[in-house]
Amino acid sequence: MAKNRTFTMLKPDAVEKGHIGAILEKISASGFRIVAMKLTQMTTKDAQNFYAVHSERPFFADLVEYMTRGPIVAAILEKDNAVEDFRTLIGATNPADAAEGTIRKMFADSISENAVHGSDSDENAFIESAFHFSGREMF
Ligand code: IDP
Ligand code: MG
Repeated sequence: MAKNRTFTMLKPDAVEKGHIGAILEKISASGFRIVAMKLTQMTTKDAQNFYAVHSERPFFADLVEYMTRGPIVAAILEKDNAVEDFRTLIGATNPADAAEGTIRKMFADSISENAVHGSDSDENAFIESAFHFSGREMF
């Protein structure tokens, strides 16, 4: 599989709990190269746009509230098979269902506050990366 890129966010709960270092260590140890990274905070409009696909879901308002309540770490990661391998590394959406050793199993408490985002396709990785970064911020 060729080298490709995925997009991640360390979500507000992970930042609040002081897990930035531990999660980045796990990501690096798993073979991902950091292409871009920043500490930032999404506005309500940002979160509504980023998660527009979920706008009809009952948890949408809570999701927007959660994702905007504090800073996040946004990053672009590169590796062979990056999208799929990163989804494996983070584990299931609900940490209760996530495999041992996955980031969500280790650092998340609930299906709503699940520590980390990972793109679900190459196409979304590109869209989500462009949402947060300009070309000059990618290395
Ligand atoms: P994913 O993050 O594993 O791709 P999605 O289904 O795309 O999961 O959902 C996006 C985010 O919305 C989740 O990471 C989680 O924060 C939140 N979410 C998803 N399903 C639920 C739910 O049933 N209740 C509350 N929050 C949810
Ligand atoms: Mg998703």
